[in-house]
Amino acid sequence: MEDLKQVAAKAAMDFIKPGNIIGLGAGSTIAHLVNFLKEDVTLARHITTVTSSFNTRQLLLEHGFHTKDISEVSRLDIYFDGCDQFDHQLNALKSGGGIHTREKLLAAMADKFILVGDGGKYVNQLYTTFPVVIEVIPEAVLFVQQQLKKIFSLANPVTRMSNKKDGAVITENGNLLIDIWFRSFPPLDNLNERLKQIPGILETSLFYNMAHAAIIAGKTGVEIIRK
Ligand code: ABF
Repeated sequence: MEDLKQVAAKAAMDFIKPGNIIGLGAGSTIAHLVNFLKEDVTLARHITTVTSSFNTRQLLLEHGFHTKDISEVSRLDIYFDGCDQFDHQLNALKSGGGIHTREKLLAAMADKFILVGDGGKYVNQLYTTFPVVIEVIPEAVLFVQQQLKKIFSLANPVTRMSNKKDGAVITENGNLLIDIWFRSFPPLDNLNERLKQIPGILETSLFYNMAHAAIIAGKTGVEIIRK
């Protein structure tokens, strides 16, 4: 899959023009894109980058890219990001990283939000091998779990624990993450709204109807899907 991620990342290069403000997400596909960008020295010198990810930011700084903090921008030309899974309508789950609040902010700022990934992530419809993750303020965790069980009777909400230390994962915003394991997904079209009506929930990892395009690398080549 790593090779396919690299192929998809290379194809993403065609979308980037000098003068662009480019948002970059997290993960291995985006790391490949940064590596391709740094090889195109002229282009790299003439773009501004913004990222939702600590690791991507380290990579960008290491290679001398002009980088802005998210708080300094309100619009991007393009936001590229990977995901765990996306469907034929380009709805995506971005649950693994636990940084979906910042990722969604950048996706919303972008004139074009482009998913980049290998064909293994492209599915007919999203399925529940991944949870929907919510970022929750620490004070609200018990309340939110109780509400989730009440509203979605078949959902199993689990606070994400760290495997590196004895405790829960704390987000860069100082909050906690709850992985909501659904037996089957409730209708996706209003799932974000239903979740965000519960006080204490900041953002969800379901990117519903947000992506404008996807670059998918499969065994037979690269496919660009536009909405
Ligand atoms: C999700 O998958 C996101 O948080 C992250 O943006 C993406 C990374 O996928 P990959 O490493 O496969 O490119 O967890």
